[in-house]
Amino acid sequence: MQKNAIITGASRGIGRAIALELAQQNIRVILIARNANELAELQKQIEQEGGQADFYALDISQATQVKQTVDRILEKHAQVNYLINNAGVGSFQDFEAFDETEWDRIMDINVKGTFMLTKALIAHMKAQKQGHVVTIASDVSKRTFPQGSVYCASKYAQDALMSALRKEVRSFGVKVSVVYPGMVATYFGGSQPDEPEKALWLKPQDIAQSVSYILNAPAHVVVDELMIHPLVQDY
Ligand code: NJP
Repeated sequence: MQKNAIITGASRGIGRAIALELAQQNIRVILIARNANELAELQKQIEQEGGQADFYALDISQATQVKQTVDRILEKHAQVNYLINNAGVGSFQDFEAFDETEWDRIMDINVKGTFMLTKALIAHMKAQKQGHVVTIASDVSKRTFPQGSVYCASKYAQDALMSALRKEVRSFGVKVSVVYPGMVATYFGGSQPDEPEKALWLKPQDIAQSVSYILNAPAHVVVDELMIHPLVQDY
């Protein structure tokens, strides 16, 4: 039976590359981001290449939108096999320049969004005795850097959520994996992927291949963690 994968942050960058990679493997991809036009274009491209895609435009930091969307997805598809928690935002400034609004924005998307989507699907995965949650966290889930305090805090929290969940759902046949990318040439933080200093950074496709490796591991294997850096990155 064809497998279904929900991918958040699918409109561009890493999530878009993951969607294209999984669609090529005959997995139906269910695309989530806020920008409906970009999602519709990606759906069209995937279908033109012979794949299958649905999309839902929503803000993953809004609990009601997440719950309603997952309910709609589960009504339409008997089974969701994979959840790829990829959507995320970052901003970088001195500690004292962060305010409550920025704290809430970053935490609500990176941590609460990951929590709400996973929460909405985990009972379904446990009941079907299989499923795989893959979260794109960051190498700064395990180290910190100046001007990154709130972003690092969000990525440590995202990692801790997944690490505890892995231990909780293992006995139900549900796998939880985390990818920790270093610098990837995307639109992250309002930048452009083709900026000259990004020439030797990881490409979104490198992360997509890591996700593919994780999802295609044999049934008895769970890849807990996968750290990946560009060779040029000093860390
Ligand atoms: O970033 P970008 P990446 N609700 O900006 C979506 C991590 N990471 O691909 O909503 C729903 O190109 C947004 O869509 P839209 C990073 O922390 C990266 O690099 O339409 N979706 C877009 O599709 C993040 O977790 C690097 O604006 C929301 C996507 O997220 C993940 O990689 C290094 C949303 C962001 O695409 C993907 O980031 C690292 C919301 N509220 C970790 N807010 C790196 N690039 O160097 C955003 O260590 N999105």
